[in-house]
Amino acid sequence: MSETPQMPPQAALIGGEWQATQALLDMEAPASGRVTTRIARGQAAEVDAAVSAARRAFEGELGDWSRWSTRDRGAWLLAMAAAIEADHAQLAALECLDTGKPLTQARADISACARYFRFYGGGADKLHGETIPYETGFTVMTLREPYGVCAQIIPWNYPAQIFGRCVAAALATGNTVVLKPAEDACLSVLRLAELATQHGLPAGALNVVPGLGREAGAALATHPGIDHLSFTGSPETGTQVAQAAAVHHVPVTLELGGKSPQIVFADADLDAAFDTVVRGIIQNAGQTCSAGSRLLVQREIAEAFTGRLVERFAALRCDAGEADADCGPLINARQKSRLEARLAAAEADGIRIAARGRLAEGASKEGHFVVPQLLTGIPDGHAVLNEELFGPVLAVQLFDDEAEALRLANATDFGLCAGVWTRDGGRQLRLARGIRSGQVFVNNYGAGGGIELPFGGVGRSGHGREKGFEGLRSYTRIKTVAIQHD
Ligand code: TXE
Repeated sequence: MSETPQMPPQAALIGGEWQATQALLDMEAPASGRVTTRIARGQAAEVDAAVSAARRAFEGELGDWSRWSTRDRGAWLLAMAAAIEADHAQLAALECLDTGKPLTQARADISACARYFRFYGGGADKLHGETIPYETGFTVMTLREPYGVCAQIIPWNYPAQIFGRCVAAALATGNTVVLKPAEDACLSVLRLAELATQHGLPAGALNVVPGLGREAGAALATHPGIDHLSFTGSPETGTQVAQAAAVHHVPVTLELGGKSPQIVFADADLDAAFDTVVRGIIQNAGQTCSAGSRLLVQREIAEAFTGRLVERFAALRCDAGEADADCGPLINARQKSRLEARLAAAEADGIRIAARGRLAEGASKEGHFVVPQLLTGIPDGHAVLNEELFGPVLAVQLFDDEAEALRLANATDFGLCAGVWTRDGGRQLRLARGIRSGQVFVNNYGAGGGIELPFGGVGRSGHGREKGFEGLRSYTRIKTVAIQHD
């Protein structure tokens, strides 16, 4: 690896201080199964202290974040972007070690994190309300106000990127934050929080409590002192946290993954489609909410297109992140056995594994590797078409015409992203409108990308939007002020 990562503190960040917790959690490197370091194991007491610090910071009793102008908040976010860029090599090394993802992807993730701070830094003083024509003698305006204390529970697949997406947008709009990173990968998040405090973020504006989902995560979601909850993770945990938040009438944004289709028509630029379809599923070993995990290919080109995929998949190589191969390991043993069980069940149902990638010779046998796989011969309605496998596994289906493509694309409970590959302009528009999902990419596919683009799901993929300007809006609420003056 190019840099030896410097480990962040084994503590929780509460009210501007790094506080030791009673217990620690082992952090395991997914590529070797070895414990690399330990992190704080926050409990309800730490969460309570963090929410209280965030509340005091929001009310102006701790630090001076609540008194900063929008312009000053924006300037701080821009300075944070520069700090992330200056620490880029260290952060990328941590992300690569901790998540197991190839170093090139880890570097891209850190750059994306810095871009979130730059984008929302630029946006901080550009979000405003409206004036509304009303009765004679009235002036009516809307004010965009921060919610207050924003709770953020984030996953392990893109810790640095999701930190940027959630924290930068919440701080830009004047909220304060309590963040619970994932127990499986959070070293970059802790380092980012350290950078924020070192670069002058007032005490209490950002609090970070690492720990287990069922302990620190549950304590945060059920806490009566939070004003907004943003959750990224599984649909099952999303339901739990949304139910907990509902008890206190706390608004929730849920980003719960997907089963996104890539639809390739015979008239498409097939070379462009091919490379993007492969990248869209092997990126981060398929552990991407917006992974293009279903390929719908028009029957007349299916044999040639799938034949190319078989060759490419057989050549894909898995190795530790620092080897920078096509794929890294899965995050942990549980995710590996979950995926292997689903693949075994699919094979038992007669689904064909048409190609398998390979493990690099030097890869550790203790690493949580699952090689890329291509599934064909899948009966309509089979579970592998409607379950987020969260691995480098592409499920191929064939269609005859546009109507069938649309039916298959929408035959899932999820609805996060879709890719449409065709040169026919009318078809591009019909499918863009007809597909039930939060994003549709035509002749391109942005798995995990596009910080400027509003992002979020329908159905089982969740609700609410993050990223882009929509993400800023979602961290504010509207107050209507109606003034009668004559
Ligand atoms: O998710 P969890 P897991 C999907 C993907 C994956 C599956 C399981 O399909 O295979 O989820 O992954 C915290 N109260 N995604 O088990 O449990 C937890 O500590 C409050 C898609 O890792 O949802 C972590 O910080 N919080 C996804 C976060 O929730 C709790 C990314 C996510 O963990 C909690 C990750 C509780 N009771 C998984 N239990 C995406 N949308 O990108 C856990 N957590």
